[in-house]
Amino acid sequence: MKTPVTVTVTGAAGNISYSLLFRIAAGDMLGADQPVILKLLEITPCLEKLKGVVMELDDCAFPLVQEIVATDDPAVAFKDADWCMLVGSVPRKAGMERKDLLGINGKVFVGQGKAIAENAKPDCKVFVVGNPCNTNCLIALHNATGLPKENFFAMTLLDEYRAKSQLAAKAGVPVAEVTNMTIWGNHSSTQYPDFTHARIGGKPATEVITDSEWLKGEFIKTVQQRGAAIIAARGASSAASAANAALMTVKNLVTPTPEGDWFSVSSYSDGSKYGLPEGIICSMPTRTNADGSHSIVEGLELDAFSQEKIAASCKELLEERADVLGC
Ligand code: NAX
Repeated sequence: MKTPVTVTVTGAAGNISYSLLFRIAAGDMLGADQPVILKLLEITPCLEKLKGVVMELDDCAFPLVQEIVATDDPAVAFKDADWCMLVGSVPRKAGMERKDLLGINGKVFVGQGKAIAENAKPDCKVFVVGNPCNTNCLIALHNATGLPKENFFAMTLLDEYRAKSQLAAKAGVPVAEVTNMTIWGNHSSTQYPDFTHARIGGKPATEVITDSEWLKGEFIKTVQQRGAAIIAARGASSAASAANAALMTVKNLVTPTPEGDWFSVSSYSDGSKYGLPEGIICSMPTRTNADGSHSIVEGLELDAFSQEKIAASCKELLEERADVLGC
């Protein structure tokens, strides 16, 4: 039997976790033969609710689950973690922009970054879902002294899936035919879903969908505003789709990427790729290599339209970073 992998999930009694935990436990994330130890972190007032989630996990009798730890102590939750999935934070409410959330959630990620550095495995991976996820990830990275910068990620795969689904619907094809979709920048309303490199059935998306006004206008706006549209329709932010994207991001990060394709995840920009600013957590086209390392896809030509959109989203990330430094 394989050595168990320890997965820590914060916000474990929340809505996203209620979908996520059961799929991790079932083996959908790390594989059907990979035992897991689940360490679940919540704030003290939610421990009772978390107890109920653990009871349900127990009642599934998942064969892969070796142990479940439920706690309100970050030092206990991050102990020996291989994967730190930082889901917990205060979700965006109707009318609230991510910037409003920075002040509320920023300090949580200072404490969690420190607790990860002190307790998790030195080669652990940190993956942030809680919003504003790119900047929360940057805060955690700066406070997790000693951990490699390249082990920090934030979620933009849900945005990629939203973009793929819009393109598939417009082209009238199954979504699996859409590949090479990149989200650039921030997980926010400034993100740039890059249709210029997307492919549909192996052909450039721009050859299959010739309505360039739609691609440059409604398509981008729909993807950028999808989170808000779901809040408006459901009265709550995306949960099952967010859990799916979180699970699939980790799966993408541990599985060699199919030849010719890539996926979107936000990671540390060292300033050497595509003229993106140094020192932000930025969404870029990413591949997982056969040895488990990750590379940013290089050599994509960015036209003037794309460059302008990417610059706008990076500007927002720099502003968020400045806001955090201001706090
Ligand atoms: P919920 O409010 O249902 O759950 C969040 C949970 O986190 C709560 O149970 C809360 O008690 C817990 N929590 C708060 N502070 C904590 C702390 N310091 N330590 C541990 N747990 C803590 O929100 P949910 O719908 O699950 O969303 C979680 C986060 O994901 C939100 O920030 C949300 O905005 C974000 N999202 C990110 C997405 C992305 O693509 N990156 C998309 C979906 C979602 O909006």
